[in-house]
Amino acid sequence: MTPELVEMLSSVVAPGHVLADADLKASYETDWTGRFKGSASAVLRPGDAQQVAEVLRVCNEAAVAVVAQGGNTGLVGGSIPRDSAVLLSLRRLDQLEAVDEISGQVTVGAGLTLARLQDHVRASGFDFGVDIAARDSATIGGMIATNAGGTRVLRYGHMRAQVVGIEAVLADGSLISRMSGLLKDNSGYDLAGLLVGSEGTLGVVTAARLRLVPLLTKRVTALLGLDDLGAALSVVARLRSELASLDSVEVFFEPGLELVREHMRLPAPFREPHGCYLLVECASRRNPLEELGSALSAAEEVQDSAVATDGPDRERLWAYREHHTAAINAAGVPHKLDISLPVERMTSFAERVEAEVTKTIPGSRVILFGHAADGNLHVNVLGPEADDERVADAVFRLVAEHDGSISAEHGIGVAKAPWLSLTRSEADIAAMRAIKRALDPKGILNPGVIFPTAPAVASQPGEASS
Ligand code: 2HG
Ligand code: ZN
Repeated sequence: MTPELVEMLSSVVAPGHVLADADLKASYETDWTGRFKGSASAVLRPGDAQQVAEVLRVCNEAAVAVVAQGGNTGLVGGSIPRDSAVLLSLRRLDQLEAVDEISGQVTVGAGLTLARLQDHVRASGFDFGVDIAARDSATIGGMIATNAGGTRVLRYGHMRAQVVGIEAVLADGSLISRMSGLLKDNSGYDLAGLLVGSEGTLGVVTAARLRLVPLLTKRVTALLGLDDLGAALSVVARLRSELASLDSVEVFFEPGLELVREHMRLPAPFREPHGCYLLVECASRRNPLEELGSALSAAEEVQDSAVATDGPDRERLWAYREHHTAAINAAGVPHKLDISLPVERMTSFAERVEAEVTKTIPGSRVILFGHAADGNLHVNVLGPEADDERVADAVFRLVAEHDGSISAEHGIGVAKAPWLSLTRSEADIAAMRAIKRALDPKGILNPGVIFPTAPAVASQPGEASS
């Protein structure tokens, strides 16, 4: 970047919010897992949407790449600056308006963390429909950009289902705003919907109007020990049909549980280990203990169970699931392959994935966990070098064989771009590229994300390009 450009950008966001020093930039240049590292020519911290618009106008004019970043909790390298792009940190855009109790909506800035949103709306008797373990750092803008899912998708849907309106800046600096909170508004293309899940490639989200859900104050959590994933999925089917209060059904296995116990120094949940564990939570205005108890007592597959109704006991059970990410990271730099499958094919995939990975890279450790009711497994692999693409190749080919998707809730980022054609047809990719070209003709927004620029290491000729 030229000194003139730095000066122009400094005059837009104020010199104190342009970070050029290597030490100050460092935390923005590496992702949370330590697997993705990049370099930014500068980190800009705009204070409002107008500044974001002016930064993009200037960068577009100069054809300088811009990577937007929220809480930097992404897991596919999608918000790490590459090739000296400008890093646009949205964290200062953390405004929070009063809850509109009649519509059950709230307007927030893109840089607000999920935890702050939750505290704010809960004080008004509402809740937010999406919850994720990274709530203290993940920002609403980043969650919109990746269409985050989390533990309550089965009840409330993912981020897309919560977004009523968006304010965003397009590549040329123009601002689009659909923030009036209209639930019904069929006037033309749904640009807000298009930006959800666009991973910073079509525009930069600066604020959002969000739908809220009732705050359900009575919660019951159960940890179940089962023989295998097949048994767990029969229990999921039963709970899904019997429990109107069902909020979450999370799954994990013994290898992940062992890592979590070691990392957090937790006792074993049951006397004997089990082949598979389900963490179930029900929430309602009336205590759901009885309905959960009666559904579980009829489920013969359940070998062991622990039930908690108060806050600390529930947290104790959730800890076995929520600390998977941190425990895996403490054991090494993981390959994170967030995938989804038709629920009825999860068992076949889970039975084969470890063998496929260890056949390709002997000695790898495969840890599976995820959101059982959504067919969403987080395949984490420890052992292979950070840049060994054979891991993703082996796993994604197995996913494609099972009619699944190579990204369930984390996005494509740079990590998965070479394999996009495994789950999207040529026509699909061509249509997506046409949208990208129309909204960002110079390709300044997050280049290298979503669309493959180079074939994957182990792919067949012509297969992973478009
Ligand atoms: C979760 O479900 C997150 O906890 C993170 O999506 C998954 O660490 C992962 O692989
Ligand atoms: Zn997840």
